[in-house]
This record gives sequence, structure tokens and C-alpha cells, in this order.
Amino acid sequence: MRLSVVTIFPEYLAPLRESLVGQAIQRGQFELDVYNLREFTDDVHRSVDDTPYGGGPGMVMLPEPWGRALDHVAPQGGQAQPRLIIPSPAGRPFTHSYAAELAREPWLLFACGRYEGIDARVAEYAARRMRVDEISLGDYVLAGGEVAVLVIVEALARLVPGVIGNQESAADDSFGAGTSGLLEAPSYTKPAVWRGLETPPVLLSGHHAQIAAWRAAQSRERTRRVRPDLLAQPGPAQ
Ligand code: JFB
Repeated sequence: MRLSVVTIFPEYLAPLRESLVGQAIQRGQFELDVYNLREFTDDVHRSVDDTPYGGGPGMVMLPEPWGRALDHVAPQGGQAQPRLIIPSPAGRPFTHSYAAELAREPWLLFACGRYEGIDARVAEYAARRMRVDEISLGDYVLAGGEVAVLVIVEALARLVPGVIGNQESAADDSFGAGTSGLLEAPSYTKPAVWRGLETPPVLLSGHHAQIAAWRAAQSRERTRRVRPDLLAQPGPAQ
């Protein structure tokens, strides 16, 4: 899978070269190319923003550097086109099932905005030749799209077959198939008693059916307590 990112802060994406995604890059499973939007400006100040039409606070990212960056990364008329992902507080909510959908794409291009976001015509321009998704991580406002890209890439990468050693562990995670879309049960490791705190004995019993039943009950109880909205879904959620 190819992951392309355009940003005014290329160093912000450096953590993607560590850990799980970093190892997948080293194995050649992912290709990560990060572009500095300022390279696509043409004025001495390398401007990327201006005041909003219609007034209001803050600044808006200029369309022209974005148009040039998109044309450079994904040339017009090129047979392969990426799916363009634009993080935005006004985007479609990001979920596990959305991550699984993105994990099947051969090429994702992320456009990281800053300030109050990117001139709306950039998405419209890109949509002439590529699929465009505006994605929101949740109902709070970040300062830019970079952190959202770190989150989205980390979430989708572990759903690409072969990226995590044991594919079962992805299924058994919160929201996964093995937990019926609910929160996962709590986890324990050695020692069995730590600072006077015990591991639930059923987990030490070796009785696989009882362990599965205990985890399913914990999963339901935890979900009821902290995420009742997940239980209200028609059928097991994503
Ligand atoms: C993403 C961003 C801004 C508009 C934008 C670019 N869940 C989320 N909250 N905020 C963002 C997000 C996601 N994904 C987000 C990209 C940008 C926020 N901003 C700041 C401020 C006000 N209005 C710029």
C-alpha cells in the first residue's frame, strides 16, 4: 500500500517510521512519501494561507499550492489515482469499519490542513479524478490534520493482512469481529498475583470455554457501563 502525505510539517509524520507501520515500511509492505506543501508555493514568502472570503476569524489554506501538490503526487491523466483523505472536524466519523475499508485501498493520499482548513474547491477539484473522503476523528477540534493522519494510518495498518503477526488479535480487539463490535475484556499477564492484586482465577484455569464465556460477559458489562451507544446498535456493531 502506498501512503502519500502532503503537509506544511513533514517532520510531524516521522513517528510513522517507528513501530508497527515503520516495520511494515521496512518490509516493503507500505511505501510512505511525505511532501512539504511549501515546495508548491511560488511567492518569496512561500505563502500557504490567506484571509477567508466572507470574513471571520483565522486563515484558510490557498487552493493553488494544493492544486500543484495534488498534480505532482497524482498527475492528471495518470491511470492509477489515490483515494484522497482530508481530515476535517466536519468530516465523516472515523470508525473501525471505516479503517477496515481504507485498509483495502492500494493508494491513499492524505491532505493535512492547518489554520481553519483548506479552500473547499481543492476537494471539488480532486473529485474530478479521484475519490475524496473528508474524515473526522471525533467531536473536538484539533489544530491540523497531521495527528489525524497518524491515527488513521495506525488504525488501518493493523488491519492489513500480515502487518501484525497474529491476525486473530485484530479480530479480538474492541470493535472487532471476535468481540461482536463491543469493547474488549480486560487483559492480565504474569505474575498471577501482583502487589496483592489477583488475576481472575478463570484465566488461570486452562478451561477455554469458561474463559471465552467470562471474556464475553466482561465485554458486555464494560460496554454497557462506558459505551451503551454500542449496544443500542441494530445487530453487532462494526
Ligand atoms: C482536522 C483541523 C480547524 C476547522 C479546522 C485542519 N476530529 C477532528 N477535529 N479537528 C480536526 C479533526 C480531524 N480529523 C481537524 C484537520 C484540520 C482540524 N484544522 C483546524 C479549526 C477550526 N475549523 C485545520
